[in-house]
Formats: sequence, structure tokens, C-alpha cells
Amino acid sequence: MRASPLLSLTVLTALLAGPAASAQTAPPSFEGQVIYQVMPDRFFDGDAANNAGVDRGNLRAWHGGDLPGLTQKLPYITDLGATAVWLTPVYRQQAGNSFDTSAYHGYWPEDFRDVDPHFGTLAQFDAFVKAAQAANVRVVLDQVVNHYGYGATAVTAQRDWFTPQAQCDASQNKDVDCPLSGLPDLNQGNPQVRELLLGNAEFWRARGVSAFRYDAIRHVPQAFLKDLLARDRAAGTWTLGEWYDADTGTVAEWQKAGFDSLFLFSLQKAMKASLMSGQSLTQVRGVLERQDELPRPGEVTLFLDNHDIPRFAQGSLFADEGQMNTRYGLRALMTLKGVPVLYQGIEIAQRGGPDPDNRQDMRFEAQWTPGEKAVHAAARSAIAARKASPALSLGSQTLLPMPAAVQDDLLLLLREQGGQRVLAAWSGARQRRTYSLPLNKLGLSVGGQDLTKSLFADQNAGLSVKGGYLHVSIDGRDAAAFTLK
Ligand SMILES: [Ca+2]
Ligand SMILES: [Ca+2]
Repeated sequence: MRASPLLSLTVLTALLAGPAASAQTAPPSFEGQVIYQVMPDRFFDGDAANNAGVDRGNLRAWHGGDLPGLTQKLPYITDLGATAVWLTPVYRQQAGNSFDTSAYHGYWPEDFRDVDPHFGTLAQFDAFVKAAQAANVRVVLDQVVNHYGYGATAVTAQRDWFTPQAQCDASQNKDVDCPLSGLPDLNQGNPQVRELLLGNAEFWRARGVSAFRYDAIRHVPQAFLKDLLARDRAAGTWTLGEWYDADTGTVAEWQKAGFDSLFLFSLQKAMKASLMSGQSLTQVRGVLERQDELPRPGEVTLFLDNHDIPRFAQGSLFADEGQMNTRYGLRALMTLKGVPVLYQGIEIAQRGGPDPDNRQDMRFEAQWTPGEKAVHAAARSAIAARKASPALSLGSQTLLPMPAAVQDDLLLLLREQGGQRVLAAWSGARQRRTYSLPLNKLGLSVGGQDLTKSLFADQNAGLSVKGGYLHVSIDGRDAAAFTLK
């Protein structure tokens, strides 16, 4: 894995100090990374020879995307600026459908140590990892540790691997001991299951992945997860847990228990309500105010949508407004401390309601409308600005106090790193506005500053400081970032 310069130094120091110091080696970090989330079946079809049963007219059927297609589109992902790719599971899946749905999504495993033929072969997985490494892109692999697919062979062949119904009935923790959506629930208390799951992590780690995204951790015993995570940490594998609906308190609890990161669902909800649907920015502020509860705030995973919830742009009734507010959301996301994840298609404001409508095929450049091209350009430049700015990608984050008169429409964040300061401004106002705020009320110390343009390209936004006042001019529904002198 590639480490940040800071981490490299820490690791180097630990190495120089010899084995005794290895226990003090910093845990793996993704701070400064930008993750692009891919659902391989819905991304790009690079090999028509593996398209058995493909029906692109049916969102519940296989669509033909695969690992060769993902490898082929790596330049698209790096051009956008992402530094890591998270793939939803690529395991060999149950062969048949359940609930009229095929296992295209990857969450119905048959064999945890093979690639589904629709996605390709293990050799093609290895080729993808190799290509990613050559492009300096980290690979984040989805890992399922809670269940098998409904129709998996193990369900009948290894009955004692699964939680008995009586245990579910008697359980005080039904989230853990009862089947999730009826899926065959693995009993991690069985030594064979434990060995299977710990071995799965070793199997994929050995293929060169940098991180695991653990599915449905709310449904897995904490004691088992702690063992799993301790091994990942010792091996330098970054871990990202999916606890559906997690807020800052849940993320903090699990960072303490050994996860490097969890998805911050509460921020996603607030950003969708405020930035996409036009509600007060105080909702976002309420989430960001809790940042100090996190042991490692730079590792928390931030997102606007994913494959399990309706698309971000779906929060507006109108496609053009959805595009404009997605541009606002993407720019805002790139000003925050944490690890941003972009689910394929958000960079063109792809629409879609609940599963499976939120899993429509990715469309590429030649198929984009002018409006989609504009969203992509804004995403690309905001990512580039974040990566070019140590303050935006690695800096501390301070929320500035807002006067009551503007708090619904304005959010100001100070990001600081190594003496560099960047001020991020989000405006939810309907129209272009100039906000003039007294520096002493903001708790901000700046000398005079001439008109300064935003770090984001193609944006009509400016900041100046004069006579003890900060002046920020910004379009309605937009976020900008300014270097402070
Ligand atoms: Ca294919
Ligand atoms: Ca379970």
C-alpha cells in the first residue's frame, strides 16, 4: 500500500527502530484519499464472452459489467481524480435468482474465494489489482462476513455453520443472531466458520488489496469483528465498516473497537436534506459539530449516496436542479475532513430511486448531456483542488460560528494544515449573495486580504477582508474554498 508522506515517515522511523517498535506503527490511513465506488456489473462490459443470462432491460438481472471492463476504465477513474476504487463483492455468487433477482450485486456468495464468472476470473482480478497498483490506485474490496447467498451450496452441505432458529428466537441481540433479510446467517461462534472468515481476509489480502469494506457489521458479533480487525490492522489493511444509518457516536464507538473508518450516514442524510432538497444548513452543522467525538476524524468515510439508498440527485424533482445541486454537493464534500466516496455516476448526477433503480448502468463521456458534462467538470476540478491543498485533504477542521440571521443559508469551515489555511463557504441561498460578517464574531484572525478567487475552477466566487469584515460572494447553492492569508 502507498502511505501518506506523514505515515511513511512514521513507518520508516518504526522500521529503523527495529521490531520492538513495530507495535507503535501508526494504523493504516486513507486520509487524503478519494474513493470511487464501483458496482462492477453496472460499470463497464469489457468481455461479452462472460455475459450468460445478461438482460440489460431488467434492473434485477445481470448487465454484463466485469473486471476486464473495470480495468479498461481505470484511466477514466484516475482522470476524475480518485485515488482508490471500492468494488462491491466479486465473489462467485449463487447460481439462481432469489425474489426474481439475480446475484449481480455480489451480496449472495456461493464461494468466498473465487470470482463470479460474470465478473471474470481470479486471474482477471489479479490483473485489475496490478493495473490499479501501476496507476497508484488503492483497491478497497467488499467483504461479506455475515451470511451466504440464499441458494449457496453450504446452506445444505454445512448446516452447522449457520445460526439455528432457536438461537435467533432466544437471542437478546436479534440484529446479530437472526437472519438479515432472511439470508443464511453465519454462526461466527463455530470454529470452522471463524476459520473460514479469517481465511477469506487472508486470501484477498494476499492478492494485493489495500482495504476491506465490511458489509452489514451491525449483524456480526463484536467479539469476532475485533479479532478480524486486529489481524487487518497488524497486516496494514485499512478497514471500513458499514453500519447502516451510523451517526457520529456509532462511528466513534467502532473506531475505538478497531475499525479505521465507518460510513457517516447521518452526514449523508443532512447533506441530502440541506444541499439537494433546500432545507436549512443547520442540519449539516449539527452533524459536523460532533466531529470531536471521533478518535480519528480524518478517517471517517463521507458520501452523498451509494447503492443501498436513492441517488443524491433523486432528492430534487427536476433533472437540471438535481445537476446543479449535485455540483454543489460534490464541491461541498471536497471541503470536508474525512475520506470522500463517490458512487459511480454521481459525477454526472445520475438519478434513481430505491434499489434497484439506484443501480442503473454507468454511462460514459460519449453519452453525456451538456448538463452532465458540467457536473463532471465541477467534480473533477473540486477533487483536483482538494488533492492539491494539504489543508483541504489533511487539515484540521473548525466550524465557524454563524450569526442567526444567516445560519440557515451559510456554513463556514476553516481547514488548517502546517500554517496553511483554507476557508470553505457553503451557501444554500437561492440567489447569488454577498455575506459580510465581522471577523471578531467569527473568531477569525486575518489581516486585510484583496479579492481572492475560489480554488475550484470555473466558479464565480470571491473572498475579501476589509475593515474588520469578511466578505464572501458566492452563487446560490454552491460551495467554494479560499486560501486565507
Ligand atoms: Ca461481460
Ligand atoms: Ca449475523
